[in-house]
Amino acid sequence: MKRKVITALLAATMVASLAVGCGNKGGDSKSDSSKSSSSDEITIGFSQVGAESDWRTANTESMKSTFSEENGYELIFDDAQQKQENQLTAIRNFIQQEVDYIVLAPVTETGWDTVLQEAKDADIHVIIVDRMVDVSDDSLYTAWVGSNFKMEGQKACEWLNAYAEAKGMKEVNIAHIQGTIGASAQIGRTEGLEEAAKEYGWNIVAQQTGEFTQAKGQEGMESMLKQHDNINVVYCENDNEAFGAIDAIEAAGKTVGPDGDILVMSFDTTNAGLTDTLSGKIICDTECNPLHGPRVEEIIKKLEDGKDVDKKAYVEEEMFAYDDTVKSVKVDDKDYDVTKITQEILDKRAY
Ligand code: GYE
Repeated sequence: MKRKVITALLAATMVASLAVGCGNKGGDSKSDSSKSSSSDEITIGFSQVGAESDWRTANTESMKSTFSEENGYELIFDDAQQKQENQLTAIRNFIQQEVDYIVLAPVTETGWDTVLQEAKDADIHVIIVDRMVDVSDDSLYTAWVGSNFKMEGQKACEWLNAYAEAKGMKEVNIAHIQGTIGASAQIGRTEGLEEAAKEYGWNIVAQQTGEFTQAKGQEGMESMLKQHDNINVVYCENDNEAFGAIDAIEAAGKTVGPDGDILVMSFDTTNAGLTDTLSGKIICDTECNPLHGPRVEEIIKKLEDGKDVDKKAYVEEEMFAYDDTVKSVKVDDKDYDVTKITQEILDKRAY
């Protein structure tokens, strides 16, 4: 479904460049589809960060199942393998292919101005999903939907403060495994922790990126344990890093859990993350919801109907803990419930 009127000359140039574009799908990035849509389909180019975590897999699945052919879409999916340069190439290919919408899950916040200006010049709506972009001109994208990452960090830290008080922990010595540096999810969750550490007098003994992966989470934890013997809390910025950290802690002969040496905190609340919360290996897991497909579709439907859309929309999220020591937390004068995880809740978590 093309809405643009193109001159014959421009069309000829497009055909020529399309041939080039299809042959070269963005360096070492992976594209699932080339363009062959029937005329009433809505064509969407989705530039996904990668496949670094269970959260990401669920997010990709949500987008693919929403933007299916049955639902009237052609989805051109590109996996950027956590590299911004691959995302830039993917977006340029989408522009050449004259997609109706570009959906971008940006790996980091900065570096998007030029390519988004190119999309704007080509008259293509850009919808940002999950992490945010930091651009000088907000008109470079139409809408954003995702999580309040700073709030997630603040909620997790309020939980830790209340838990540490309830358990009479004299010192809080934190190993901090960060996400991909410069990604909104890292920036927000790190800010939440650093501000709380100042306020509550916690000691962040070491800080290292785990790039949101299990392998790097494990590596980071291994090296932190070698350098510091007083760690009693690990603040992982996603579940996969937590799985790696738990493996490293156990391999070093230490224990995790409410009665163990180290408390592991995490974000995402994937099925595997909540499984570890049920056993106490993860003591508290703060939700980050990946099911953005229907949310992006709602934005697109409104745009198709010529309606206004919200520039920014935050998703509501919950918190889960191993036990009910802390029943709720307060951030900015608002109370948030903490749910004690049960098998029943876990059974309902599909991803
Ligand atoms: O927490 C992590 C993923 O940007 C919210 O990215 C997302 C984060 C999520 O790799 O698991």
